[in-house]
Amino acid sequence: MSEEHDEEEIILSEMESDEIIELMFEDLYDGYADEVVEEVNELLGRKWTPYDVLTKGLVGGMNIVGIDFRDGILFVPEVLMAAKAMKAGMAILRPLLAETGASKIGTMVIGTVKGDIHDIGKNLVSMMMEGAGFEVIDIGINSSVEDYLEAIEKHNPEILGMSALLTTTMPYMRVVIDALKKKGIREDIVVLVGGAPLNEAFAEDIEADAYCRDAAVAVDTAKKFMSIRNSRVSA
Ligand code: B1M
Repeated sequence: MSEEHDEEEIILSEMESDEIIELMFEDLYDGYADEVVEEVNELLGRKWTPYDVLTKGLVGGMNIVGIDFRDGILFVPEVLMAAKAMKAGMAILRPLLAETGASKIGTMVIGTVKGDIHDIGKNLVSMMMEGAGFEVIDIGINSSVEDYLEAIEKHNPEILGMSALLTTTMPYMRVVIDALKKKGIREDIVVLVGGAPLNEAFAEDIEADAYCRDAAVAVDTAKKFMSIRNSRVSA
């Protein structure tokens, strides 16, 4: 544990799980990646599921960061440090979430749209989709129409996921969907969109197949579309 904490040494194994979550929130906020990693490991050691550590711990902590960023209490460098700490924790959970033994049920290409570099939510969606048995091709951030089309051509996914966190970048999703139409492949692929500024009405307006409020909804929605698709194929 680093000396940035109180003079009193913190011994995780002697703490209640709730206190560890509180500490994880504080350490995420302060961008202490090593400490967040220790806390993630401690909770896993207590038989917490990777999903609970992710949602109750890391996502909960990041929500607090988001509120203070919005309110001008935190600034970009601090949020970057918090994001780095979040990613360090996610790196431990990723293989565990993917280890569910689920057989491959489909393929998804996902990326954050052009002009947008937010990737924590997208990475979370990728992790949860992998855990649910999807093969995920993550094309990263700042993805252009060409990037999406190239990945679709190469991997022939059933699902395309797009993420946007800025009101200025979310309209780019329509540009991608229009490009799919122009290429004559729109009907071949299910388009799921997500990101904090989006909503159902926006998804409908740009003619996406569905808006996904969070990663769990993305998984459920993708599975639902896969079963509709599979029943059509076998009919
Ligand atoms: Co930025 N940022 N940011 N930021 N940032 C927001 C989005 C903002 C809301 C903060 C605020 O002012 N309140 C605001 C946007 C305002 C707006 O457009 N309405 C904002 C701004 C303004 C900016 C900059 C312009 C700031 C600046 O430079 N002045 C700049 C833009 C850079 C750019 O992209 N060009 C910027 C930069 C950054 C950092 C680099 C510092 C950092 C990103 C680090 C990274 O991602 N590697 C950052 C962060 C961390 C945030 C906040 C604080 C947190 C976002 C996050 O990771 N949330 C955010 C505030 C907020 O959202 N409350 C903010 C946690 C994550 C788990 O949730 O991403 O919503 P989320 O993902 C969820 C769902 O939305 C959904 O599932 C996920 C998991 O449950 N989902 C999908 C997301 N994508 C999906 C795709 C799917 C399905 C579901 O496909 C199927």
